[in-house]
Amino acid sequence: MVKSFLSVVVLLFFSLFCFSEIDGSEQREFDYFVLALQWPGTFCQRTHHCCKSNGCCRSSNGPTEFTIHGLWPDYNGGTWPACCTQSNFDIKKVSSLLGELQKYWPSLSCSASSTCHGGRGLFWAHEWEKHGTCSFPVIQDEFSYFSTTLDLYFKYNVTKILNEAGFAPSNSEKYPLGGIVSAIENAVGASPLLVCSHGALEELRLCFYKDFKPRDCIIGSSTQFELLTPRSSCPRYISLPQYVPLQLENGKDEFPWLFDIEAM
Ligand code: U2P
Repeated sequence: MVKSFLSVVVLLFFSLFCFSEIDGSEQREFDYFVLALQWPGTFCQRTHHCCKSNGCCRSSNGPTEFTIHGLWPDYNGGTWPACCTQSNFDIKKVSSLLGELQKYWPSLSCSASSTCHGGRGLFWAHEWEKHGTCSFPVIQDEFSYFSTTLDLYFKYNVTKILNEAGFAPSNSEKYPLGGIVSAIENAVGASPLLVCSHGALEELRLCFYKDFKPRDCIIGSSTQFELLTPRSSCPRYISLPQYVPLQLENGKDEFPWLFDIEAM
């Protein structure tokens, strides 16, 4: 009994360690895309110090809508390729998108993100190097990765969908998970995946076939997926906290040059 329990635990750790992210050169082509959206009302509650590069710290200009986390090429079954090529993020390649990226794809933290080849950099660098480089052959370059993601984000306006279905951000209400899922299913035509933290919606993910037609995020048996993403289970009633404006203190800015980008 104890022995078989131990084998299950060992197997679980082994699969979490080995199969959730597949690093290295021999990565097969992905199966579908995930558009991961963050709910700032939940994320920004964790902000304990501010800096200019943190979207949570924009005070009255802070994010009151879902913001983009990333567009992730995934495999059916809950695993995904990562860091597929040596293509480093080059901000100049997305200079025409910077206004939209800053507004709709901000980092919601002050720490620099890890990049694929041992460095640290912008949130956008992390997403491009880890996920964007694995989107081949559907997406073939950095500009297309960011512009395609923005297009999808605008096309499926999840904040508007939820507002119109009566799910307005609130610090007192709790909403039925099933109601939120149905509102998205009705508007998008496929079921989303929700991730919660302490009963609050943290992330909402939409899934797409490689031709960008919506598909259900979990198809068929979800057992492995649920094992690999245990936090994806939200309670039956969840909250959608309001974004509380945070002030930028006199703290240091992690990316001082980021806000001088217009000068480029
Ligand atoms: O869920 C924790 C982190 O795992 C990565 N992830 C998760 C699900 C999925 O389908 N694909 C995927 O890549 C994300 O890693 P990140 O981009 O943040 O480094 C997610 O945050």
